[in-house]
Amino acid sequence: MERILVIGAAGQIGSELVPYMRERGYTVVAGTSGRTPLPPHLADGPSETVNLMDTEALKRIVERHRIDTVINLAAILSATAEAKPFAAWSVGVNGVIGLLELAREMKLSVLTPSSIGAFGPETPRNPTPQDTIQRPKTIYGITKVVDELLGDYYRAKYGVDARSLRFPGLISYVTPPGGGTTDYAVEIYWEAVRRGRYASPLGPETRLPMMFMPDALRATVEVMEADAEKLKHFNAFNVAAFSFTPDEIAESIRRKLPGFELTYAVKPNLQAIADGWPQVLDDLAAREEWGWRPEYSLDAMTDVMLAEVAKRV
Ligand code: AKB
Repeated sequence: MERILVIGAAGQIGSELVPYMRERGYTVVAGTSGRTPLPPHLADGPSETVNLMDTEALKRIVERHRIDTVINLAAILSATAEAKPFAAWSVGVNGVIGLLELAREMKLSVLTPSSIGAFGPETPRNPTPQDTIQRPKTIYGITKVVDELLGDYYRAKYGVDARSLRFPGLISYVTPPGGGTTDYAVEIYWEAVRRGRYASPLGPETRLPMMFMPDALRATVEVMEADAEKLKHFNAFNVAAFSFTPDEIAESIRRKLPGFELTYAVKPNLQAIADGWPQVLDDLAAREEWGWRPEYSLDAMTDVMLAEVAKRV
């Protein structure tokens, strides 16, 4: 696995995954939608405009660059998807099955991340086991469950190497997320540095699993490189780092910015989504099958986030 196409390279994960993998010696083609220009820091390697729905064009890109692995980060996140279920299904399911068909034909490995959104209110929330009930009530979650099942199906039936991770909310300072339920955990750092205060759209009791981006990047590469012989699960692994409530992240920020003020302006649409999601993920399977270990604690992440955000405001 050395020649990688990252679809969604300009997004929150992609904009950091592409340089992370290039630094580690992979040839990475940065695939962007064409709606947003290629971020300048991705211009030191090959790039393509990619439409996930156009499998013929995708096939030509795969051939041109002799791609062996596709990491598909195209997705409409949970909150936005609720307003456009058909678009969420098109990208999240039709796009993914098209890619799996191409993978079957061209012997590609495929990684399409799943999410804590693949669980629902009937799932045990603390901890949420690896193998458990998955009846999500959001269209985003529904597409993620379908993707997990499709990955297993193409693996069992056609031998496609499809793997995935169930990401918690991801926190980073390079590219903002957009339209997710966990976005507040990024915004809070920017507002803390800019204004010293933040109004949380999720209530004080809302505990969600989260992860700092460097751990998510490492997890992506580690699961992609894991020895298939040692894996029992493929689609998709729970991966955890830490969980917190808005009060707890505020406390972490106050260690560096003592005057930071947290208030609440709860958004019922976001709260309803968060209330059906896990509070704490059990990631034993990832730990046992491919040696997953997070590096960053909440406080360690906060220290980096505040320092990096301060350089950028
Ligand atoms: C979202 O909030 O929609 C995403 C996710 C947890 O998948 N960050």
